[in-house]
Amino acid sequence: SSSAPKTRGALIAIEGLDRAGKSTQCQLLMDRLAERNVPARLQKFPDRTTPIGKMINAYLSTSTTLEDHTIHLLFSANRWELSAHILKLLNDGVTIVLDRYVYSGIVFSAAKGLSLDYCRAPDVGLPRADVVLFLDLDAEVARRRGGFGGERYEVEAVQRRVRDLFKEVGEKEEGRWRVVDAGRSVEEVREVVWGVVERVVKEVEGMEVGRFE
Ligand code: ADP
Ligand code: 2DT
Ligand code: MG
Repeated sequence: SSSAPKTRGALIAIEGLDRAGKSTQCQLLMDRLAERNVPARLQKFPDRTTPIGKMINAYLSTSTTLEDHTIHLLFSANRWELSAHILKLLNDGVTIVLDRYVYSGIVFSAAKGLSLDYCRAPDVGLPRADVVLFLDLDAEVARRRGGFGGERYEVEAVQRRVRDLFKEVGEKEEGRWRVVDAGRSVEEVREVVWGVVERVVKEVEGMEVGRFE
């Protein structure tokens, strides 16, 4: 065992509209991190496996209806229930790749008419992503990638509002928010994502994990 201080892992969030390629790029990023011997875990939000996640899944699959504030708080609670585990892994040197995070939480609820300030509040204090890769895709190009799966929010008008709200929320993140043109090939997007992540993994050395504010 070494007494050298362990460097912490990076918290990497992949965000974007439906079919922008988030899940595809999360997997490719995990593969690349493994190739480079960077310890890493993938965490998808919502995490539908927990009891709260099961309620969220029922809501998204439209088998249940929930009042807008109620489901908003459940999405946030789903992040809080995993936050101590995430923080522990980061401090143990494990990089975490997030397939959606607080940004999806804010914009999907705001698209239903809740205020942005209200929507941010329950997530304040969660581990802050060191970088957010926003996979930006034109609605028309997204449509050509195949049909919606039939879940709640998988309708064109919602997606358009969400895209505008993501831009607004991203402005507050300043340098941490990276817009990636997701209309390019899978391989081209993968290389852009890797270029950013490779740098961030090094940059977080010696930096404490921030808190979302
Ligand atoms: P998301 O998780 O953002 O909804 P996915 O990664 O599931 O998106 O990708 C949605 C669909 O688009 C899948 O069929 C996937 O193979 C395809 N896809 C992903 N990235 C690209 C790309 N850069 N160009 C073309 N098709 C893509
Ligand atoms: P996928 O499982 O296909 O990514 O879709 N959502 C997600 C919210 O409304 N609030 C949240 O906090 C999060 C993380 C976006 C999940 C759907 O759930 C929405 C699409
Ligand atoms: Mg996905």
